[in-house]
Amino acid sequence: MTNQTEEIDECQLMPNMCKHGTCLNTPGSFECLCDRGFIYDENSHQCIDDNECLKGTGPCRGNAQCVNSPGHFECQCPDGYALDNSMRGCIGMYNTYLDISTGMSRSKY
Ligand SMILES: [Ca+2]
Repeated sequence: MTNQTEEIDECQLMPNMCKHGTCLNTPGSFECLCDRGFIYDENSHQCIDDNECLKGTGPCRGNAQCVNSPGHFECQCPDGYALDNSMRGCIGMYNTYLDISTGMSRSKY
């Protein structure tokens, strides 16, 4: 003899259950398969934004500043710099070089 509880589809019952994810009905429970860039939060039972900027040293390199956004993040560069091909680091828009005759650092466009 089995003691089975009536199966409820939580996903249908609570359509807002897995915002930013896909609700998956499982026997006696449910799961949230979170969209890319979101992580499951046990407390709220929601997929919440993954703050990539707070992970370790962050995804951006050098003087690039990490800006978190829902499902994404962005690396931003200070004035005079532009994102490199990886979109994670900054490269100077001017080539700085050392002028050997004067010993001064010079920039050219
Ligand atoms: Ca994010």
